[in-house]
Amino acid sequence: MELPPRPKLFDFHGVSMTKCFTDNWDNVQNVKARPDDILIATYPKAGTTWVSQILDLLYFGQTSPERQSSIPIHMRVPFLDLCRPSQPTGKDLVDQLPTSPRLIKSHLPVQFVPKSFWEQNCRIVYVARNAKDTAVSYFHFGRMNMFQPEPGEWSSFLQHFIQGEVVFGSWYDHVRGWWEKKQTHSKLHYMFYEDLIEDTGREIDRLCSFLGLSPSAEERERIRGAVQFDNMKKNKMTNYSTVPSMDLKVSSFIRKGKVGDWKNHFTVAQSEQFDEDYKKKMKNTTLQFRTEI
Ligand code: PPS
Repeated sequence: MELPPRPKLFDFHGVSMTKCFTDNWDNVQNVKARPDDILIATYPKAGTTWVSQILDLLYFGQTSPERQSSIPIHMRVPFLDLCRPSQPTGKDLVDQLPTSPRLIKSHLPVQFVPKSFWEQNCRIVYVARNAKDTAVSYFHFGRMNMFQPEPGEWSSFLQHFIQGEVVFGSWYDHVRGWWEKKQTHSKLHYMFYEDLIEDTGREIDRLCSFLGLSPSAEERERIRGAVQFDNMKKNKMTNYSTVPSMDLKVSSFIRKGKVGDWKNHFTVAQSEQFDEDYKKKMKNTTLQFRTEI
């Protein structure tokens, strides 16, 4: 497949975006949500694929196991916001989903979520991950994904990340915007990547109580095993090896799966500068992250 040049970032209503996420804007905004839709919302690299696979197994693992073995995760849980040349848009894939409920992925900041999701009072699962590991994961993703702007060197990418000059804008605004929404929207489950790493079974239980699901102990254990890092990494239906725009030889999509990998990338000076800036941006919020566990 011939790949187009890397997309460029521009300001879109105050958020850095690329054409892949604005070209289909009106259609995305006019999507018709259904009351039982479940939106999986995240800032990029927070554990979207992990939680998507958990939800897909919870809902459809027993009724249609062939689904997990034959349909890649990005088709089972379409990325609503995405629009690339000569490919079905995320909005089209959502419209064509045969499942009930529909599981829908989005990286939109809260103020951009199509209004129908609020009108239909849909359940939303938001996953957040600490900023330092998110930045590292996003850097490697930019290296391997031709639909991301060229990330450049780590040191300059980090400065762009701090300034919110990356696709979907400021991490700080994203996680805070959704956290504030959670205070008034009861059907929003706000979860953390670090908690999932610490105790996946506990987080699956919490998801189940939010979703009103009660899998058997055996089924829950089966899901917990299936979504372990090594299993998802070798599973062609979850590791993005079927997506031509991603060069897994440059970096794996399911790459390290750790809390604290940032320590292998940040210099002491970068970490200090980051922390200083972080304190300013994250003051006046009760939202807390763990950068190690
Ligand atoms: S995307 O492109 O925004 O949808 O990416 P996303 O899926 O949100 O995030 C990718 C990171 O999640 C890690 N990951 C996992 N970690 C632990 N266990 C499991 N099962 C798992 N699945 C995905 C993946 O490795 C990316 O993080 P890094 O730090 O790059 O390894």
